[in-house]
Amino acid sequence: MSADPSVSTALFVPPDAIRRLFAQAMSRMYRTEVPLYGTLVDLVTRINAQVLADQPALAEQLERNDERARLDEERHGAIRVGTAEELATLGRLFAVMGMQPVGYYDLSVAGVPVHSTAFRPVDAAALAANPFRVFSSLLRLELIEDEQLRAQAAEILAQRRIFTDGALALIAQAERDGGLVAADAERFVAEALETFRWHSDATVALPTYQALSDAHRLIADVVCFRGPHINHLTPRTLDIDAAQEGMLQAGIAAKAVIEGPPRRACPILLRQTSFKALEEAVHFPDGQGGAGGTHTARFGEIEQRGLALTPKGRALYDQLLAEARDAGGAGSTGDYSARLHTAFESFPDDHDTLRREGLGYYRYQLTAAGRASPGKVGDLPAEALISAGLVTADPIVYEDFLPVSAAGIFQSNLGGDEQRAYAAHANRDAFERALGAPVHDEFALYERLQQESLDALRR
Ligand code: OOG
Ligand code: NI
Repeated sequence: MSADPSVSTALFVPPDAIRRLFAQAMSRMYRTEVPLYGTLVDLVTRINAQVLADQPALAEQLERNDERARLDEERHGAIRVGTAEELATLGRLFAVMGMQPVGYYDLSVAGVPVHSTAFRPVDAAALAANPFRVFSSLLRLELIEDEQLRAQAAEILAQRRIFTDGALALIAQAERDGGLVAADAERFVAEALETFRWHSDATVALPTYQALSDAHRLIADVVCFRGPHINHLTPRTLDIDAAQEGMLQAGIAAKAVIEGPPRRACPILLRQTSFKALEEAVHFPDGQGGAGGTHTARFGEIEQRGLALTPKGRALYDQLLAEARDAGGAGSTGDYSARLHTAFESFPDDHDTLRREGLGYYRYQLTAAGRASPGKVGDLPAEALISAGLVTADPIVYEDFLPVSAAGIFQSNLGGDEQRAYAAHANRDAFERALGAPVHDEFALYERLQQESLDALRR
């Protein structure tokens, strides 16, 4: 089929706008499905307003970098799918909304039998419009040891259809025509939403659910339901310590430890906390299992985002995090946060040093003085322009995820405290083959944002 000549591309809804509609629809749905999510959103809204009022310089920095407006709607979600076909179709669905796969995460090393990517917008304008991202995991069936159980899981997955016919038709239409007009975009959002809805009916009998759950609770979560229910939706706070305290005060069962780096003057990467997954009633077909079945899948999470690190900065982060974790030894919950603080004393905590040592990515912009006298900017190096007050350098925000943190979040929300070790290795090739496309290198994306800002100084 060729493009329909009666459809003018000028009438197409921009992918950024479709993504925004979708993120809003998802948020509305999750608010009704998991009311505690609404509580977290309200808490974060209050904290962010307070931080912006208390720190006018931060408010100005966010404004100057088109980050202020996006903050109120900023969310990430997470889902888990079971087959290559599901993942590939998910990629096509997200592409309609301008979301592309970024990064490869191997969670098998942490005892979770999945590997993952994040679908998200990649360029500066799209991120500013709405940075909605979805951490998307593919189950690695090959990690089920029991051959018979593995075959059974594959068979169950082969039978389900997680996308509606309407969604599939609109994806194909958008690919063929190059976009969707308003009425189709609205239908697309409604149809796409169906894939992420919670279904309390299991598709398998209780004994099968239990066998899969015994192999790993996550396997049961992926295999036994009609679709890949969204398992959390996360608002972004400007002060996660305040959010953590707010959760505890509201009597919410927050995770004990905030994942990621410690509190710092210059936030880096990503810090996250969550509340434990809800225990939900599940109905099994043919009355099998009676009323007794429950499943824990859906939870709430809050995150704080900071500076995106260069490969050099990231290596230092990984090293210090490992030091803090190893020092405790297995089973030592000891004073993890004290160890973390001590370890991170070797990570510079002022932006001039972070920038000069090449640890993070920055966005460069002319100040009012710089704009007033472009002649002075000339070919001077960026550092000289900053010293002369002609240019500002603001942190580029980290848009991605952290595998160690993600593993901690998976673990704390699967319920139970099972610890498993898989001998598997990262297998990015297999993941990209399943997806049908390569994933973007996140460092290259940050590098490009930084370079674009440097190029713009000279124009
Ligand atoms: C995804 C957990 C990872 C994060 O914020 O690191 C994640 C999942 O549980 O499916 O969302
Ligand atoms: Ni998350």
